[in-house]
Amino acid sequence: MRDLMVAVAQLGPIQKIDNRAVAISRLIDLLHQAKARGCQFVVFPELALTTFFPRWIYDRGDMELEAYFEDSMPGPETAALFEAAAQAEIGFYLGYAEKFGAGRYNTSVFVNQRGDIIGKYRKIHLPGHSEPDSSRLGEHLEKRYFDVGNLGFPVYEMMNARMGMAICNDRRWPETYRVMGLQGVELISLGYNTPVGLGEPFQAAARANFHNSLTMQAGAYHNACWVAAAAKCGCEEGYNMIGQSMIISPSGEIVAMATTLEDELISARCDFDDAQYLKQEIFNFTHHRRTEAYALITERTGIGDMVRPDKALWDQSDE
Ligand code: ING
Repeated sequence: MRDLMVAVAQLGPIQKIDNRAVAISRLIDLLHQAKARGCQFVVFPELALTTFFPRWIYDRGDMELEAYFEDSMPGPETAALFEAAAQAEIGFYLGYAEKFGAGRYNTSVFVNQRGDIIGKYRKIHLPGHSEPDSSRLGEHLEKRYFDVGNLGFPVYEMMNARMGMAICNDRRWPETYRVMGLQGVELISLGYNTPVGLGEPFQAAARANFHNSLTMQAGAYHNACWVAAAAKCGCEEGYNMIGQSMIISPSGEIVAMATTLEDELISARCDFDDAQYLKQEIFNFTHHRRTEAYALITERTGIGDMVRPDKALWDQSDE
C-alpha cells in the first residue's frame, strides 16, 4: 500500500499590520500540529505570508506593493519555516508572492522533508481585473500585480507520489486538473484566498462555498486524484474570505473539511491505491479519451461560431 499522511493548514486572516514573522509563527504552529498527528506533508494557503494585497490599488513598482513580494525563497524570515519543517521531517506546499527579476508571480513551491525546494508553480489563471473600477465594492487586482505563470502545470515525483500544484482560481478551470491528470498526478495541492462581497450578485456570494467544493470534487473525480486545498480566510482588513479547506479523495468525496474561519489543521491518510480502479476503468484516459473531438479546447480561447459536422456524415435524406 502506498499512502501519505497529508495535512491542510488553513490560515485565518492576516491583517496588514501582521508582519511576516507573525504569519510564519502561525505556519510553524500548524506544522507542529501536523507533526503531532503523524503527518508527513502539509499544504499551506496561497499568499500565505501576508494579507491579500490585491484588494488594494497600487501602481506596479510602488514600494508598498513591492514589500509584499519575496526576493528569495527561503528568505531571512521564511528560513525559520524551512528549518522547522526539516527538523520535523515534513514536506510542504507554500504559496507566496514571488519577485523573479522583473517578473512578479503568484507562486507556490514544493519543499521536501529535508527542506529542499523540489518544484515551483506560478499561477496561470489570474482572476479579477488589471484596472481599478470605483463602481465595485472591492477590488481584485491580481491581473494588475502578477504576470501569468510561465511554468505550465508541472507534476513532480515527491514523497513517493506524483504531486502537482495549483493556486486558487486555477481550481475553477477543468483544464488545470486534466493537464496534470495527463501526467499521472496523484495528489494536487492548492491554496486559495476567495473573497466574497466585492459587489457580485447575492446568490453568487451565497453559493461561494458550494462552488468551492463542487469544482474541486469534480476535478479530483475526473482525474482520479487526491486534492488538498488550504484557505486563507476570515475577515481581513474588513473583507471576508471563505474557509472550507478540504481534502478530497479520487472518488470526489470530501474526507476532511475545516469548519472555522481561523487557523485550523485538518488531515487525512491519502491512499494512492484508492485511485487505481478509476484510473484503470472509468477514467482510463488511453482507452476512453477521444482527442480528435477536443480540438476547440486548445484552438479557441473564447466562445466562437458553432461547428457543423459534414452533412454527408449524418443525413441520407437527399441521397
Ligand atoms: N480568488 C478567487 C477564486 O477564484 C474569485 C477569485 C472569487 C473568482 C470569487 C470567482 C469568484 O477563488 C483568487 N485568489 O483566485
